[in-house]
Amino acid sequence: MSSLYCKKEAILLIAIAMVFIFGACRNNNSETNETPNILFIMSDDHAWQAISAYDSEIAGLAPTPNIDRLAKQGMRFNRCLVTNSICGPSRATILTGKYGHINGFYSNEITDFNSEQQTFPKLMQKAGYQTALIGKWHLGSLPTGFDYWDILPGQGHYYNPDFINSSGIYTEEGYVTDIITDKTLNWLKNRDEKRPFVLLMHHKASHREWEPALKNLGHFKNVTFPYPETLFNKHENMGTAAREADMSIARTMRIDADLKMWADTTLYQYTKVNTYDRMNDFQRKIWNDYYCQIKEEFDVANLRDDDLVKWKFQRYLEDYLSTILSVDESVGKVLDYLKNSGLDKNTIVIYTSDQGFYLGENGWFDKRFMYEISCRTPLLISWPNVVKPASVNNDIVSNLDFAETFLDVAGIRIPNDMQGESILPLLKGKTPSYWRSEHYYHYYAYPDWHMVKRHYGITTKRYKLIHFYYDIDEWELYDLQNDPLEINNEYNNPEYEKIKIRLEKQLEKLRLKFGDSEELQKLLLPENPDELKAKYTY
Ligand code: SGN
Ligand code: CA
Repeated sequence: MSSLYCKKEAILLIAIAMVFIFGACRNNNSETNETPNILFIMSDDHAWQAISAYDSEIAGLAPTPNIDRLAKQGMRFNRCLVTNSICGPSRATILTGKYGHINGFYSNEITDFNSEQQTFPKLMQKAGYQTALIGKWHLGSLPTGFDYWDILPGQGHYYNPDFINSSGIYTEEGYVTDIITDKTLNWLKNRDEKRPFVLLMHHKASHREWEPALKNLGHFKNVTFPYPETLFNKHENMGTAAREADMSIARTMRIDADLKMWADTTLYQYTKVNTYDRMNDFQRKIWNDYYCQIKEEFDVANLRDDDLVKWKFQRYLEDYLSTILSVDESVGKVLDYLKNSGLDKNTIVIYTSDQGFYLGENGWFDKRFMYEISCRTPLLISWPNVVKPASVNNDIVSNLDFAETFLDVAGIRIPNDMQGESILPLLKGKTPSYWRSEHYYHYYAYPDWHMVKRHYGITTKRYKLIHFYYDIDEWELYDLQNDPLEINNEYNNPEYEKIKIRLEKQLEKLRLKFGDSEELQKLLLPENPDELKAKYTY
């Protein structure tokens, strides 16, 4: 064992011990007589601005009526933040109720999730719940704590996807969202009716490269989506991290692989392996008939500069939102099943995404930043007779709270080492006096896809202070009230001096509370940055 490894372990242990000492007393608010079932639906990269329950202009043109049913029957959370806006770390935080520097999974693909550790499914299984997981997992190691699991390997595929279950790997014919839905319904129909359940349905959609169900190709062909105010923002008043991020629609989005503009004679290699080769002849013909025609028109149009960006934006949204059509249909089918079987009365249904996603704001796609578009995720929760229909919550809640909430809802003691809070009181319409007014964030995946610099920071209701570190040392401060688009960094503005000092102090306290520190973040730096940079530069 290397000395670095020993040091890393020692610091992690100190961090964990500190969290334990600072850990607040847990509330156990469960008052319901019957043990409720939990259905947790999570999609991948589903932007809140693509859900019509969030009153968004984009989603107004691409409504999500079934997902909106949850907002009508239950509560819409307007400020659910993630601790780290990237897939695996978000999922690890949800499972453990802990930050990535504590549960060990702080970045995609660096390590496998340590499946030996405590998770909410394990605790619920122990307490007599049936636990099931279907769909995207993306944590390297195989799931533990589930009576039943059937997952996509890695990112998974949209068409004719592979799955892994306890017997091994196999392929299913069809479209991934439909298959995950059918598997979910099958599990519900065949479950042990005598025991309560917690069921996790994790969709792959709407992840890049945004490949719709073939029946939905062309659904938005005649729609022109509104251009975000910041589509052409050059990030002059932000910082180096924003200017150097490699996630722009103009420069980074691939016309061939992402927007499918390749004729079948000159297949783009990457997409060919992932998508084209997986389709059967019938599927491929539908695909070709649709995309080849668009490509012909695109070639004739010979677009340049801003016109090209606008065209890419429209193509991007058409495909992205078409993948959501299937997710919405899935939610509708599952909600119908709950209703028709009478299960709806005692089932709490949660809809969320692993993080937010850029739909052209700041000229970007992808996520990763602590800015509101990516660190804020949709959260809709229905629970008949407990949550008031059509209610709205504006408190800062977090994906750090999910595990604690599920345990609380089930009447299971919340372990002291979990770092979030149960949102059950909020669901009942009362925000307790101890509720957080600030949220801590830490992103580590640099160098990595999209080259977003490492950063950590604090968000309050009104302000946001961010420190970008590693190969830069820059601070950003945003006033969300005066600058909701977060495009004017006020860090060096003397008018914000007092606020800055206050936020810096609050941030230090939060780092202490959650067991994070400069020493720890140094230990989590990559050993091979140049290799990583080369791998992810394209
Ligand atoms: C893939 C995507 C990236 C994306 C990461 C992480 N590239 O690598 O654009 O940021 O996943 O996404 S792609 O060409 O393979 O689509 S995450 O949601 O899994 O964290
Ligand atoms: Ca994701």
